[in-house]
Amino acid sequence: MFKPELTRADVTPERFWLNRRKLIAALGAGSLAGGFGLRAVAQEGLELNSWEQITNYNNFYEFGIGKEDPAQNAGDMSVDPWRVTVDGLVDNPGEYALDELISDIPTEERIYRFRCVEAWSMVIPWNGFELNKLLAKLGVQPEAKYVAFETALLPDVMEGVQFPVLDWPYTEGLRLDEAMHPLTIMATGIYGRQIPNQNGAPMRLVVPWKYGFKSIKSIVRISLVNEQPVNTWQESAPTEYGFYANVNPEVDHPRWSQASERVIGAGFFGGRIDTLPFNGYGNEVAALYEGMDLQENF
Ligand SMILES: Nc1nc2c(c(=O)[nH]1)N[C@H]1C(S)=C(S)[C@@H](COP(=O)(O)O)O[C@H]1N2
Ligand SMILES: [Mo]
Repeated sequence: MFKPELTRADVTPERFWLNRRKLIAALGAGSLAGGFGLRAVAQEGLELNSWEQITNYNNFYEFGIGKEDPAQNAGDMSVDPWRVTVDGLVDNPGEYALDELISDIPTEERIYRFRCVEAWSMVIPWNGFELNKLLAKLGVQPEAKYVAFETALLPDVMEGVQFPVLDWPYTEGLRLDEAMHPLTIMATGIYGRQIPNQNGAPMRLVVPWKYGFKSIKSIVRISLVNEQPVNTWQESAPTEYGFYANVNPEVDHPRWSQASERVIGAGFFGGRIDTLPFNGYGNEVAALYEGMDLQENF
């Protein structure tokens, strides 16, 4: 059985986790704000970010480019019912109700480091399922080499899409072996609660060894294709953002270093740590890129 590298034991002593759980259940997540008494220091020096941090410091440009815009503006997006179109090289294409698509796939908890290309990071306890389970259900055909994803484009509720900051709808893609990797999940929850709109409700991708922009939110289309899809950030600035976007401290962004990262919420004791190759998941994923020039394929 594959085991993700971080477990809750690595990041937060169980008793703190249980306390959090109880608190969340009893008081609602808002009350965890600034609860530094509960923020246990981890074995690795990592700690879970709070619900408050994870849901108020976001990138979701459809709802504005400020970090607090998504939390403020995404509330009007209606995520139930939600439809997802599946097309391309699959045995079971169609337009599905999300429930129909995923309700029989059990969810599990995955605590992952999350590293934005802007050089900030968090540790997030996701709930979700391995993307490979969904792909198995859809029946990937042998000619398929990549998976492409598309975010909803809802101009009525997405204030940001009237501005040409990016070419909407937001799109992303993975090579099929990356998509099938057991670390790659579809997230539907955080801290055991339904994923909030600002984090990509009702279902978003999470690829923990890649920069955050690969983790596309509020997915409405999944396409199996045989050519490398163009992702939105690569299209907007190809010299700054690549298709692979593997976290790599040795390949700087043209305008800033990727050697270290600012840990959100760790202000008190400094809060900058070294960035790890593949965001710390090298043991699990480096083999996917054997023989590839990772400077060129950034
Ligand atoms: N549709 C869509 N997905 C998106 C983005 C976006 O602007 N639109 N931003 C990306 C970036 S740059 C990051 S860092 C993560 C942020 O996820 P979070 O807000 O849940 O931390 O979402 C990614 N997915
Ligand atoms: Mo990002």
